[in-house]
Amino acid sequence: MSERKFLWGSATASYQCEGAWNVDEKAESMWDKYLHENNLENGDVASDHYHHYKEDIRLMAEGGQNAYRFSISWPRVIKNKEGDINPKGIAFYSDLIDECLKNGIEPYVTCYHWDLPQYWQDEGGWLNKDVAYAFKHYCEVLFKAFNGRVRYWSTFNEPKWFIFSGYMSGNYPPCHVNQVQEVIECCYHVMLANALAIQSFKEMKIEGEIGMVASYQTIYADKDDEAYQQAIRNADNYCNNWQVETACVGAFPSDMVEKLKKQGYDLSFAKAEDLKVIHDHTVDFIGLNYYSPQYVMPYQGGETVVKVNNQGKNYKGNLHTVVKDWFEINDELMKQLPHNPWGMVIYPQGLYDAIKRCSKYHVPMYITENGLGMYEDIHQNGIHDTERIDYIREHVRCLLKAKEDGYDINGYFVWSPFDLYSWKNGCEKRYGLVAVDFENDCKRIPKDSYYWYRDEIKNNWEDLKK
Ligand code: BGP
Repeated sequence: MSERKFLWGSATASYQCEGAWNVDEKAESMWDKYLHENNLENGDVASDHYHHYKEDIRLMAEGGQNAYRFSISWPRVIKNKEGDINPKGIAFYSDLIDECLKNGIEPYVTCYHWDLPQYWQDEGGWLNKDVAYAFKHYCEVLFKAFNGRVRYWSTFNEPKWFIFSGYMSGNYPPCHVNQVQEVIECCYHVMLANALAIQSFKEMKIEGEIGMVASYQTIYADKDDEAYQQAIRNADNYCNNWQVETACVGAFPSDMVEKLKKQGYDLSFAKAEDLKVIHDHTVDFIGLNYYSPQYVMPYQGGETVVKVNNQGKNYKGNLHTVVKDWFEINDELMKQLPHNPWGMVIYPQGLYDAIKRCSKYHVPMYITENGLGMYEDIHQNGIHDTERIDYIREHVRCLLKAKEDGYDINGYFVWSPFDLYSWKNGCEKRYGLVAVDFENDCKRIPKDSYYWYRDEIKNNWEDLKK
């Protein structure tokens, strides 16, 4: 097991917090275009982190945190398809990284958290293999610019969600619905891009380590017969394994590939030379974003339906998933479990089980996101977000138990250090330890959870050093 510094931090994504969407020669992202064109709540200003980052990092440091997970905006750094660099974009992230280091905070950098440049979306986005090579070039620019100052790099954040939401449920750009063949091709290109970036990282002899961050939905069922076992396996392949296993082991799960072939999907785009790149360039660590488990059951019939909670402001959560011939979500069971107002089930033990199940890959693990979205009135005297404190406390307890039991878990990041824009749900779905008063110059106001997290870190710190 690795001997490494335990990271206590919090996480954001460029589009969700930076604002400054058209400042300093930033190019348009697919999210800028999509939300503007459809007149939906957008991240034009968001938390205005672009102008508040010094204050935000100071608050993290004063809040006892020693790591900040953030993403770099590709369209801020690379101007066009030709790959020309925007020096102002590089300068912004360079300053941000220096500010972290000055405050004793490890920058934990994600290269891609969903804001694809629109100039690449115009060329087909992740359906186009050229985008994988463009991603490699973009990562090389970052590696070169920040080598020696950033020790922790992740290629992607949650391939599952940006692909499945873009090509299955259709609630994220480019909004295609139930296009399974497209989903498969995007997954392949993204995992190839992941491996290509890792290859460059190693060839360039960049200091530090490189991993990938996956969403992890711990899969359970309330029965154990053969049909249920198969449904669990199918759901695990669908939700988790194609990201985590492929990144760690270097091959897509073989039973999943067989099943897709049997179902008649065209996999002829998969080339031996790409599969070799994927095989030869696996991650140094894996990040797991854990929010919620999934209770599943065998497929009962009917067409594929995927409904998720991010359907825009005022959507109150009407989740439903049937994947034809694979599995179904057990809605009845899910409804009985504690959940947030968006229908997301709360189950801390799922975090422990996520760590336990992923330990089979023998790479260091981090919980790179975990947190609670709430509607909150921030205009009161003191923001008493007790539910968030309870949520984080219980999840941290499970994480510490996993550490105690010998699993190679090395850090925990709350989503998020301050309130930000939630994809499609807008800014009213708050996750922050610190409130952002979006109507009042994005003023920062620490919530009770901010102080609680500071104390929690302090209390656990000594124990972890043992
Ligand atoms: C993860 C994403 C984040 C963030 C978080 C909360 O899936 O990596 O970007 O959005 O979930 O989700 P939401 O904003 O949908 O409530």
